[in-house]
Amino acid sequence: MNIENNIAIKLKLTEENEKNSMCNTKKYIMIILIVTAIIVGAGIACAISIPLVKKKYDKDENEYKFTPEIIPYGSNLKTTYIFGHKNPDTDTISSSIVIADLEKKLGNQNQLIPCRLGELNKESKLVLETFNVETPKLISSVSGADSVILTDHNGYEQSISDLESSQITIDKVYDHHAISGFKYPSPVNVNIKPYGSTCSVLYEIYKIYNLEIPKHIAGLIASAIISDTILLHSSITTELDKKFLKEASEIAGIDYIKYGEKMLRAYSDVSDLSDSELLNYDSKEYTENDNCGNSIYYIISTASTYDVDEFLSERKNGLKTAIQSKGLKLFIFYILDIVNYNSYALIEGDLKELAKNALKTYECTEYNNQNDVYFLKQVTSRKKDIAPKIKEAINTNCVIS
Ligand SMILES: [Mn+2]
Repeated sequence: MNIENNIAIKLKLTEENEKNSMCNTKKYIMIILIVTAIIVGAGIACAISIPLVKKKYDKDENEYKFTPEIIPYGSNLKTTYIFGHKNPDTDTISSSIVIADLEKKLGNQNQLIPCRLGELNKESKLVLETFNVETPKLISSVSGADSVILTDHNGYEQSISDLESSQITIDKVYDHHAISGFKYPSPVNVNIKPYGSTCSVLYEIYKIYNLEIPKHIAGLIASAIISDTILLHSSITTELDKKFLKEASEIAGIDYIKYGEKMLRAYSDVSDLSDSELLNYDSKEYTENDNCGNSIYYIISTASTYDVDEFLSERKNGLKTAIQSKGLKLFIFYILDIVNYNSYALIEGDLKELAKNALKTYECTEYNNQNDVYFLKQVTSRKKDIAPKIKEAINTNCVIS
């Protein structure tokens, strides 16, 4: 009985154990299934949510890259002349054409006419031929226009002669020079940035508004940057100019180093100009008050060469005579050596000593024992290196006693 009972109990226990073990197996399977379901579920959820997160991020990024709205303005019954400074250079010529394209894309509905205030130099001719662009209209007055857009200058001395007297509306100013001498009668849309060329300022606006840049426009922009920064060698060159020149050259399909050297050669070829023409070649006029309130008018003029000694031996005496015949209180002509990037100046007038002192920071020593030629070490920019020193010297001295 006991034995039987024992067996019976053992059997029962074994059965129960088997039952339990089967239950456990089922439990394990269930657990595994649940865990698997959770993992798969989580995986699917992640797979769905990642693109959503990414999309949201992209959306945020788009919101960050805010593109300003373009609202049409003006009317096709109105005419706007777009022009740069007197004695036009490549930046002045190119930017007047580029602005006509840019302004149209910015919603300006006026008749936009690129203009110029003087003859093209050889470099600018090469640029317009290379990109097959029409030469801007030659004007000597604002009559015929309802408004103007100024580029590459912002002072009356360097602008069209009747700008002030005509009281014509100035719609906009695009420039990269120091603000000088404008008394705007009403608020003006002014875009001035301290970049190497006006066309760098314009290129940035195309990028900000996400506007299409046609090939010839990119070519004009690249040319202006090359010209004004002397192929990125001038002291006015910024990192943005370098970036913009590379990008614009790619759009235009040019090798900017090869093309740039061709441009510099064209610019430096002044053999066909008379001495007085050479003084006007790349010349800027200034008027500054001295410390006693006297108004001083002076000119800083330049050209460039691959051979300084040859240039000086051929042109110095003629240039000196031409400068002296102008009879100004100050006239500076400097020739830029585009091999070593130094300048050599002829300085004439009553303010000669004042100017020489102002330029001492660039050594300003007599070159090769020539007592009328002054070496200016690493001077490459009238705007950045020379003009501010002369302005300061006149402003802080009583130059007429
Ligand atoms: Mn310029």
